[in-house]
Amino acid sequence: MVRYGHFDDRTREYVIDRPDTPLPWINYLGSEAYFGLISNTAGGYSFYRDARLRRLTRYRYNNAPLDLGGRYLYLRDDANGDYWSPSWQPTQRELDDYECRHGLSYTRIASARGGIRAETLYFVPLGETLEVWRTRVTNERDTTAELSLFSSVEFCLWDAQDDATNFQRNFSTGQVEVDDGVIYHKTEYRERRDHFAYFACSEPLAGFDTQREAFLGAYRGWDRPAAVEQGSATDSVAAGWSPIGSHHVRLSLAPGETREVIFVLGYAENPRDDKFDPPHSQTINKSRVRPTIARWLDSATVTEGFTALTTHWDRLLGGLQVSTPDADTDRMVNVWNAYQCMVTFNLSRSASQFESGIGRGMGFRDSNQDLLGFVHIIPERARERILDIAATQMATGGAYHQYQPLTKRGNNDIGDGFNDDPLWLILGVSAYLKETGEATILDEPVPFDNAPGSEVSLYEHLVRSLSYTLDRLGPHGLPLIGRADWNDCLNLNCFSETPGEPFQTTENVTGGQAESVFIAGQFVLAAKELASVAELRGLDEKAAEYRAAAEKMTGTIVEHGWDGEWFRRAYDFHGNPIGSGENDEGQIFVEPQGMCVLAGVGLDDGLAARALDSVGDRLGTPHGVVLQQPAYSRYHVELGEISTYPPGYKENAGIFCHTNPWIMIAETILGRGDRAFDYYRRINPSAREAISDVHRCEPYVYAQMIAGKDAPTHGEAKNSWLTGTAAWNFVAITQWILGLRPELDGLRVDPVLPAAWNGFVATRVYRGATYEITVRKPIGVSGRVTRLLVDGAQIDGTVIPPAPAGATVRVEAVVER
Ligand code: BGC
Ligand code: IFM
Repeated sequence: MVRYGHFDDRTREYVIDRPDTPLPWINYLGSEAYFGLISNTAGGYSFYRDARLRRLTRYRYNNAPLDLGGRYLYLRDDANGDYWSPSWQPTQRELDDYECRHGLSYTRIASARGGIRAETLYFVPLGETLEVWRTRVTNERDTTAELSLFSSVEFCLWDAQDDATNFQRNFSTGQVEVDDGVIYHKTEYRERRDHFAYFACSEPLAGFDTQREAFLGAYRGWDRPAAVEQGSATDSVAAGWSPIGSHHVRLSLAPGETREVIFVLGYAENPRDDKFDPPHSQTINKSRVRPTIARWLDSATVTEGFTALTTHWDRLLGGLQVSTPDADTDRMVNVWNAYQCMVTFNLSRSASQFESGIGRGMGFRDSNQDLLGFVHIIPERARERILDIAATQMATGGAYHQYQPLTKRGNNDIGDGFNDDPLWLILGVSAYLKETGEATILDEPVPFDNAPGSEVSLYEHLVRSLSYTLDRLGPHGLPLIGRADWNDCLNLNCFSETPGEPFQTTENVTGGQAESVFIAGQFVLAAKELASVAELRGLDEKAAEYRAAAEKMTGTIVEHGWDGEWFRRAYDFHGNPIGSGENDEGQIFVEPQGMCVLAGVGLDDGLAARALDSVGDRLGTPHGVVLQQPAYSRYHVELGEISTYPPGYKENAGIFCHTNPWIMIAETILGRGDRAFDYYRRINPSAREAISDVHRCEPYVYAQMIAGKDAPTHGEAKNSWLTGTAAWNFVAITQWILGLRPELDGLRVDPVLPAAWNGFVATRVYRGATYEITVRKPIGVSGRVTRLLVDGAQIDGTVIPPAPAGATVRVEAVVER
């Protein structure tokens, strides 16, 4: 049992008690426009809106030592020259004690060395485009301490990609200005002339540095800056090379005395009319930011700003709180899983320890699924997100696989042809409708491919999503897979005339005959959802048509998608089954088992139960359910990227955590609560905390992948934070295991619990009303709810019709023997 910290459930913090975690364990600052990543040793970086184009500070990915670049402070004992980093990095000098508390949008790092204690709180105040570092230094000695405190950030020249590559230009463009103790980073100001950064300090300065080499000294690293070693800054003003920001403050602390020093790092834009006024000026508009800087350098403002942030999170999370017999469930549902869903809303897949912030846009598929995890927290933002996504859809119903967050335009580089993409829009919109009941969204005019004049209703977009699949059926009547479906790496339209030759990419999009059983299942689910939405609009004939299409596809799945003991995965370019007993490797895949059962395929004829039993037998491991078995042991051109991964990693039989909740949900549909909850716990990060040395990623958030049983590192997690795993696990536990499920006509209460539980209580805000829910159940029983009392009166069924906004509704759900 190896832990590197513990959960503080009362304060909603994860407390890390040693700095040398297996990997940087990070947190996120900011939730509106200004964001930062921060590790447990203060590593990370900040950006304004776009992690690539407006990067404020530098970070060095995949470096040795790990996690270099951050919000670093140095303390120096001026009596003897001893210096250290209160966040351990980058000096790595030993600390007498250390603690990092990652909280909701803030991080606090505290430590002591030689009787000097320092505690720094990092956060981004609501409504601002800046971050605050509030440091408190305490002298715990019985003699006066003469100290130097140095701050440091390394500025990025805005475009993170260019910054890391275009040295012939960038070594000559760096510009700073130091005025009244504030360091202004204004590189490219003359070219773009519209944005700059500032770094300010609340105390009078003994000096400053803005040129990296002057601060560090030639050939020296951040672990031993010459200025810190010597105890004095050099007052360097960067011209070209590598602009940094560092303040030097001297502190004379009496025994027991604490001093507070506040640093503010911020982003500012000049308004448009400043642009050419005066023409080609090198002046930045400092007068615009001076009042903001002054306010946030004030201790009272910081205290208020931090309280406002805490209140904000109380409100966001207050909409769903549960108390169950399982502490790991409670802390994930009440705090960390919901928080991670909000982070995926803010960051999509852009910036983490595994996403460099320069690569990816917003995924059409990803964003629709992320919605499932935050629609109840911020329904208005979900609405906006849906309309943004839908506006990138094409008139064919097809979808750009990604769009750019700044322009909200479809990303041409990647294009379309992932044939599952359009169907996720139906599932995302339907989740919004079920949560909010706000059907006017369906009538919103939304363009195709953002082209003015092409607007149709959002509802029509959904209709096109469905017909996109029906217009693209393959030889077995199953949906064509295109470039890939949910599994990006299963590229079945790859083929080679000559074995061993690289695959032909033109066939990936057009003419490829490969078919997907996964999309078939997803289609059945989406067609049923669209039918219900059509009924809501009084379009009963259309609804019947969609239900008939779902039924027909169900028949096709049973006829061509069933392998005997489980659902097949696909048919390849040549019409060979994939995910079948006929294959040597890759005989069974998890995705169609989950998706088909979710869609209701095989519920009446026993196929669903057999498929799920096969999953348990063949894909289950103590660390979660692997994606497929047996792992591919060599590269197959006709399968594509999946077979490029070594066995046990990523899509080649890794535990791809995103898919596990589909199996949990499927098990609840069969009423098998023990199995559902067992799968839930296998990948619940909090439940894995005790094996942090094996798991290695943060124990407070889900990772995309845990190495599968074929990997030498079985159980090791990778790609934490930005993954659809967050949303789907949240849905599985809250809506299906705990059974608090929004539907079009109300809130369903239909828990499918483990036998060992005696029930649980929950508070759920739904369409403005608060539901105080108590579920009671005898221990040892695993049945469904038999009696549902709403404000004391028994109702038929398990759907509670929406109460008026503002009402408090008491719900008692009873499972009897
Ligand atoms: C990439 C794969 C990656 C997958 C999952 C795809 O877009 O091409 O390399 O494994 O996403 O992140
Ligand atoms: O479904 C994808 C997702 O869109 C990106 N990450 C990997 C998943 C599986 O390939």
